[in-house]
Amino acid sequence: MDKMKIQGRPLPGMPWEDRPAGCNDPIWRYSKNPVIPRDLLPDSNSIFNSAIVPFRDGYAGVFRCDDKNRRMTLHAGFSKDGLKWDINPETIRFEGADPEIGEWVYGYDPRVAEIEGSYYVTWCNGYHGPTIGIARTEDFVTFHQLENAFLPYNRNGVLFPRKINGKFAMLSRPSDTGHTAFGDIFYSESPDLEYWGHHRHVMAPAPFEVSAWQCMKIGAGPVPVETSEGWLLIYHGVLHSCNGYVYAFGSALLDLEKPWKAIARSGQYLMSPREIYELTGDVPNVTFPCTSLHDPDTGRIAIYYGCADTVTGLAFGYIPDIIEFTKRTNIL
Ligand code: BMA
Repeated sequence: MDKMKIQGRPLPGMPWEDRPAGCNDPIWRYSKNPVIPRDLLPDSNSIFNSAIVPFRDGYAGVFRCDDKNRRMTLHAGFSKDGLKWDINPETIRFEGADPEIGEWVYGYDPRVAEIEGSYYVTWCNGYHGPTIGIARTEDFVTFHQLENAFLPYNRNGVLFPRKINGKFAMLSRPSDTGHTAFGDIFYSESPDLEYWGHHRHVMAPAPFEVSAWQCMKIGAGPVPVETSEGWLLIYHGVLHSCNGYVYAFGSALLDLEKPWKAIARSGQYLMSPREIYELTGDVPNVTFPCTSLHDPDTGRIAIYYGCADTVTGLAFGYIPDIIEFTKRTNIL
């Protein structure tokens, strides 16, 4: 078989630890998790569900920081190594939006995609309920806000890292105003990042009897990774247990040119809450991935995920192993 091709720029200096001896899981946790503590900022209650990209000679990110008023805010940050972060204590002030949508209500669960040399932030933006906000930045200092992508209610808006068939492309998850008890992943296209259409269904929650960790709702996680096998999508899934919601995550392969067609989908989770910082916190039993870094040459991938809505964790793996796992445990 030909060697799998993985798109992206070489990233030899990405944060990395080898698979621990005796570990047979497709991904493994950073030995010093959590990588970002809840109190990195003087006023932060928690820092989690955040987005990171390679930037200049290091990394930049947009962080979900809930403050001690328990307001959900977004902050920019920089790091040399992806492990030690300098997060701006001031919230991001988005510029240039129509005041009707530019007035800040709340923002959470950001993702950042680099497309054609610019960085695009998508987040869950308050506008008569949650919807998908979009902003562009070149430097993580000035952020230009665009129109919201969709009508409320919607969450987990994740852009693809390139145009598909000449259009910007986004996954999202129509929701409700609260702790939504349902949710499928959809695909939408736009010529200009303002007008979205060509909506297509991608995946529904799995039947309980087949894969219970993803039986209540699902949502896209990090920006998908392009490989010769298809788009590798890491996504979260929710189980409604007798003790509340449990957030785990798994993987799927989507068709390269028709990403609404899933090729394979993991029946097993890649990760489910197990460590103490995932099991306890402001919201127990949550592992919620929003970003990944990868090095195409080695196939290494580093996944950042929110832990118990309190701190940020990091996990490592190899893209070819995750793809093999996705096919081996496929439920489609
Ligand atoms: C979801 C989102 C996430 C959060 C999760 C668990 O609905 O609000 O930000 O991590 O619930 O509380």
